[in-house]
Amino acid sequence: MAADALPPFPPGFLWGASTSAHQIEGAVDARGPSVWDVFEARPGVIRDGSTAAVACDSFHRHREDVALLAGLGMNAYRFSVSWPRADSPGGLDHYERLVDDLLAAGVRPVPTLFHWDLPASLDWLDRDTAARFAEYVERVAARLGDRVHTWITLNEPAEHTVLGHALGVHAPGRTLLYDALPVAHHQLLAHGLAVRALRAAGATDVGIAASHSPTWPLTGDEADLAAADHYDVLMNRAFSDPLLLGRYPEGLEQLMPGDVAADLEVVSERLDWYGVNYYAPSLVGAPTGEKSAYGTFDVPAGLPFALHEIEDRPRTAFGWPVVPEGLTQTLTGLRDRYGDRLPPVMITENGCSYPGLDDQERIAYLDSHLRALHRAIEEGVDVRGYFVWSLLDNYEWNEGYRQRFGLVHVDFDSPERTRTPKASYAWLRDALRAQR
Ligand code: IFM
Repeated sequence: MAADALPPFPPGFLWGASTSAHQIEGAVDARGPSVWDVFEARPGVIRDGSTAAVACDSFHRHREDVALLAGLGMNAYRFSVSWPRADSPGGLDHYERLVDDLLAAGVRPVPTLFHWDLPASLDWLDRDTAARFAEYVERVAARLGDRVHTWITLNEPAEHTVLGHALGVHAPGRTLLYDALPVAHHQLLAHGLAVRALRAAGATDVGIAASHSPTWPLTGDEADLAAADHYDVLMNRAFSDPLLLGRYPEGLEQLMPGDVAADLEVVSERLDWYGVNYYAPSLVGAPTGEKSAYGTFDVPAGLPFALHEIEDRPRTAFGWPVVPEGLTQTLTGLRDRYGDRLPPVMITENGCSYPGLDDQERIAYLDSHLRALHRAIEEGVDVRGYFVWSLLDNYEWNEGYRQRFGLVHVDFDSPERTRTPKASYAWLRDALRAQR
């Protein structure tokens, strides 16, 4: 157990936990299908053969989740709105109830409008999906905008592009490699249109949750440096440059569809804050001619880079290296690259998968990452909030229920989906108490 108190974070700092609709809600029968429902029905794609049909049953048990947040002393909750649910009769009632219960508990609702569960009838390869997203966002804002002030447009468009459309390990399961790039552009366009729709509805606190993994070259050799730079462009800058600078990194613009210059005006709509999801750095070298591993799955040979294990670091149950200074590096790197184009930052996800109720490793992880975050603040980065991934153990996409990211254990074998706070829950509650 980490013994020393955390250093004090700035006044007004948002302390929250994150979840997403598909990963916790269940109640699939009360909404239309998403691409994930279709994907999960394919044999062999989910490692434990499960589906998210019930998950944590938060659709019916959200009051328990709100009580858990209040018990932690958190002042914010990042959840997502399921687009297929919002499209279904009465679907937005659920989010209205959740928002009202959060507000009654003194917790700021921070909804994400797209966290990968695209309605099954839509496709991010179609440009029109961006316009459809904006219409959906308008409807959600019209319903909740009198009570919700902080909005997140998209979650991790990079992962959704790469895992879902380039490598095929997430829904919708396409293996397009570089031909997946239009998916990135259409999501970015959807983001910009959503920012405009939210502003038109009076929103004044709008951001995005973008994944950032500092890219470490394997060696100082030219070939490794070039491969690492290419990877950094694909996974990080292909998203943050258009969002924050209004342009794609060199060479990418020509690969994107449509009137890209006009679209970039929309993509780079001013943000009130920029959300960073941080888990670990990536160690990248020149291609080896063989497949390499990205987390628990393979990256094909033939790409212009290879991923390598970061050795000599503790690993989470997911096999991800624990590298807290990567968070400081990410934030100072963003500040150095984007200067005054970078709005205030929020950490919209950070966390780890470990089994068990006495999760001392998670405590050590959170303690070290919060200290790394504080170092970035000391180095002048304007950070306004931190959200742990995740409040609950939940459906970890193609891993099923095998990876447990929660501060709260969920018994997926019990009909009640019994929630039991872990040791990390008590640790964080006490750490947050000491911040007040
Ligand atoms: O569970 C996911 C989440 O949906 C998006 N960011 C990473 C988390 C852990 O893999």
